[in-house]
Amino acid sequence: MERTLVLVKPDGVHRGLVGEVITRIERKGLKLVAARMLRPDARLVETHYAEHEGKPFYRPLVDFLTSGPVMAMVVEGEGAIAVVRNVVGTTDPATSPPGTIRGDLGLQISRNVVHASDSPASAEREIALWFPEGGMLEYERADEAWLYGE
Ligand code: 3AN
Repeated sequence: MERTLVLVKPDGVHRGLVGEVITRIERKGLKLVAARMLRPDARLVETHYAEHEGKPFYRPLVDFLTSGPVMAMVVEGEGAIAVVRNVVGTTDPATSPPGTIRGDLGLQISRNVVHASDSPASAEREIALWFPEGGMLEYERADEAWLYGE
């Protein structure tokens, strides 16, 4: 089953939106298989956002992610990477569609509440980065037969 990395960024944690984000992911039918809350150091965030190095928003983005607590989670389910990206919405909350996390809960591109992996390669790299010791749990949701059919 596919896995993806979801981060609730410091704005989401400070605004008390961790539960809201998890609820939306759970209600969609996806399964939380790992979680840790941490204040990441610069090296972790710089590696995470390495593809954006050199862009004008890179340093402010790293400073922001290291400014406070982050809730890091691994989410599992059929098509989890694309499904979570749809639940999260597009990068800029100002134009992200209503019904999405960013569309419903944010205003600015630099404070967009959550991160979600954008491809299988990113998901693999990001999960290894944020969960270096692994520790993903295996269990069945009570509603799996209803979510996936036979
Ligand atoms: P996404 O998180 O939707 O995959 P990316 O990978 O393009 O978006 O950007 C990573 C993060 O960088 C975004 N979540 C956002 O916090 C920040 N970001 C992207 N573009 C801008 C921008 N033009 N100004 C400020 N911050 C930005």
